Amino acid sequence: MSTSAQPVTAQPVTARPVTVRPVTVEHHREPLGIGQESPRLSWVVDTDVPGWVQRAHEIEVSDPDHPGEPLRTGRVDGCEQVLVPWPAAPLGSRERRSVRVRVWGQEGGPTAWSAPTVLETGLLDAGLWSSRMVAPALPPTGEGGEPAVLLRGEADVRGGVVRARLRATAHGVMTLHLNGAPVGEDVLHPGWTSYATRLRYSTWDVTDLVREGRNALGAHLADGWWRGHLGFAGLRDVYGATTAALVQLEVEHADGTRTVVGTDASWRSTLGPVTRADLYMGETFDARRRLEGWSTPGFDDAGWDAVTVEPFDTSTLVAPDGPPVRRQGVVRAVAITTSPSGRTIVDFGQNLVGRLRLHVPAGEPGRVVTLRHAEVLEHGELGVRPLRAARATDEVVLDGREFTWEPEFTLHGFRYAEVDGWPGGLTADSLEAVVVHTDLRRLGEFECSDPLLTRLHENVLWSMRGNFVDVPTDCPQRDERLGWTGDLQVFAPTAAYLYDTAGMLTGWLADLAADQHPDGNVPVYVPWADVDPDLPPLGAEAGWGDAATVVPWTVYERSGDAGVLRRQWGSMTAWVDALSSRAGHALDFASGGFSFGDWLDAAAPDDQPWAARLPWQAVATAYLARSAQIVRDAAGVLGETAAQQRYGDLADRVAARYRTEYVTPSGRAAFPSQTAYALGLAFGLLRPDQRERAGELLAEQVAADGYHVGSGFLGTPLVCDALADTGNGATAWRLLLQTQCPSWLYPVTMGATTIWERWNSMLPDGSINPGTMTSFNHYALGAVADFLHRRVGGLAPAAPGYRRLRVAPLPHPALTRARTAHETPYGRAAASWTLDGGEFTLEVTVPPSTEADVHLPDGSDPVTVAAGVHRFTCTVTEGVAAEAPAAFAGA
Ligand code: RAM
Repeated sequence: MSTSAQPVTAQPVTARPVTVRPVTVEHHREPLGIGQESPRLSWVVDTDVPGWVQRAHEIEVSDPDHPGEPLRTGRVDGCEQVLVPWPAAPLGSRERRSVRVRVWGQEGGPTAWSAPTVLETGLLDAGLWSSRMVAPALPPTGEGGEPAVLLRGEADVRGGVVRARLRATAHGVMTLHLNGAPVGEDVLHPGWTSYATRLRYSTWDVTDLVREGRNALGAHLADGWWRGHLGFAGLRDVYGATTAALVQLEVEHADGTRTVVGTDASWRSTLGPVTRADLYMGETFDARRRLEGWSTPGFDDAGWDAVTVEPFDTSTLVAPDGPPVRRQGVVRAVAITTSPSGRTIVDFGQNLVGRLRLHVPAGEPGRVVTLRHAEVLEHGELGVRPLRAARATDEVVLDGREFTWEPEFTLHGFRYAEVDGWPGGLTADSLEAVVVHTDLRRLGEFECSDPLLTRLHENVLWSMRGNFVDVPTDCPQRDERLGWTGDLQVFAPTAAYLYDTAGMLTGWLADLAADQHPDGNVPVYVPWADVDPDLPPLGAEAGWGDAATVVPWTVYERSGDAGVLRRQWGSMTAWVDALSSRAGHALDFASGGFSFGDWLDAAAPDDQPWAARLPWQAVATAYLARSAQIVRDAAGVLGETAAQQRYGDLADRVAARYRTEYVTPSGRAAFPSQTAYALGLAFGLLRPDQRERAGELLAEQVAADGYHVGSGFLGTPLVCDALADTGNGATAWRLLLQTQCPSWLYPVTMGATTIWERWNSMLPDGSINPGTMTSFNHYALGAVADFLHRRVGGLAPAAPGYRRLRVAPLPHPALTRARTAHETPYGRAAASWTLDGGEFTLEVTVPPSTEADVHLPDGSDPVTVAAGVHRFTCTVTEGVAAEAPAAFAGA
């Protein structure tokens, strides 16, 4: 075994100037209509100078509308460049600022100023909403869903328009029009939040659409989450029995005055061409009912109904924290076949979330084209049983003309679509699948020489896409699609690596806190809605409610945002207090009751997903310790010293209780199972002298399980780390590369293109699991991708926001190479390695202003390197992967 003494660091051929990317504002992609009066600023420095570190910065804030002396901070010494406090006076509503920055490195003068970023606040004062929430006169309930309605109003706008903003929200989901043109590209606006206390509004720049004189505003409004089917008990009208819209157009004039118009009692509504629209059930578009020009000025709406002005509290309105849901691209059909029963089935080759876009030829008026959707085929036909009550059926009624159509207010989870009634021959050019999800910025990549492992990662990516649709959901296809907290709790680190989730999850965490019970209990899904009167009241649910601590901590760890800990502080502590109160005086959950536990353990009977190998009380004790540790550490970050002491003591007492109840003195688990060992090891609940033995016993347990997965939602993400951290990496690899069920790769061998809810959602004979809860797009079991990123690729945060990196790849002879990259808050980091016989080569890219601790797999001492590209080599002998050093303990 040998290692190169020092890495070889690449030297730039020609020194390019150091430049600063445009400043970003909080976690916004587009800082228009933001809700922060003192938004924090971040920037990334681009340079290939090895070892470059920011030594100082200067921020300039100016008012783009009143050029004058800008505010300049002057040179501020320090390396801060992530979420730097707003340096100017707090902003009021509708204020605009232009911001730029320049920085200093170790030597020389400042860089050039970054290109300016213009930010603009929304309505920070609820009293500035003068428009009213208006409800349409709803037509009678249709079968399987409600019709969408058109609302319109007109207003005069004086000349001298400088800029115009449209702000809107709805009880329901909507698209907006101004003077005949669509406004923005948002899908399912305003999304789903804890509506009673937090209704999101958005702001669009409509300067180019507004005109002097008469203007027409239009809203196309459907039920969405507010009034449509929601949950698994067939309920609708969960939030309200009527939809409504709030639209406000604000026009600024050159003379400094402002025209504000919008929804009021003068608006009118009617049933439009969308005669049925429901998230689960699908949508019907009757082309014959199209109303050309309905959102242009002067349209004759005399036959339309008057709207009703609804009482509405504008103080519940909030600006977005993250990006909206938008179309993300299209997937083309890969095959069109005829099923055994004679139906036309289109295969898109990828299980995805979105809807079909049709290029409909001229067919006879009144002809109905019907589209049914499914994730899998069973016996050659659409496998719709897993969708339960979600009909997932769209219909288009033709009007004799040729047109392109896509539903507006529904989403389906599907790989296959059955098309019935198509006029003429259906070809791959007749339709495409439009992928829809929250418009998150992509951050992470992973790829390796094993095609199955690479496909597994691709499947995780697709399951994330399909379930990050405004709310992080468990599944996107059946009558459920809820923001199950446990699913996100385990998946959040993976999500944060793949996409920039900080903004979206900041909003979701505000919903979590808003829906938290006064006693601190966290609902099992967020936003909470009472979708099933028969659901037994659940107590503090370990592993689910822990999203209250784990998710903010993950956002902090991955994005460097300590503000989220401050905002969630009350929620985090209240949750730990609630769980410890359920645990009781002895901290052992002795009063019993029900808990999800290690949900969907591979050994649990199909109809008893809670019946895991490890009793739920053990899982709950471990999670209580973990959450208390997180609150202790968060208290340290926030300077809450008394709380740091209190929750630290609690964490220690709970860990001691776990050892007493569930671990023998030598480290053996009382209920031997992969999850029992993994929880003890990964959450740091064992004494140092027990760890090594527990690691060995975990490896034995995995071997006894035939190198199959033997855990559920909560244990699964921890097992490989627990093995790798105790020198049993070779066992982690055997588990990871297993292809027999249950394993991560079994679904891949079955042709899966997303992560399944159950290890055996599809049985080896191609039939669908008989359980009533069988999704083919559930990210929870895909949480292992975080291990692929941190330990296979080898890139992990060693300090919040990746200010310090830990590079510790765990190679295996079955792979000749692996590569991972992540756009950190400081710039791009990457690790890629090759293994050729025993020759291991690693290339590491370290972003400016950061450092990396590199642990080579030969067990040599770690090497710390600064910004730049570094190459390492060493020799590894077969099986040496098993001896790799301990992983980042805080991940
Ligand atoms: C089901 C889903 C979901 C899980 C809950 C407990 O509805 O499997 O993912 O979180 O149960």
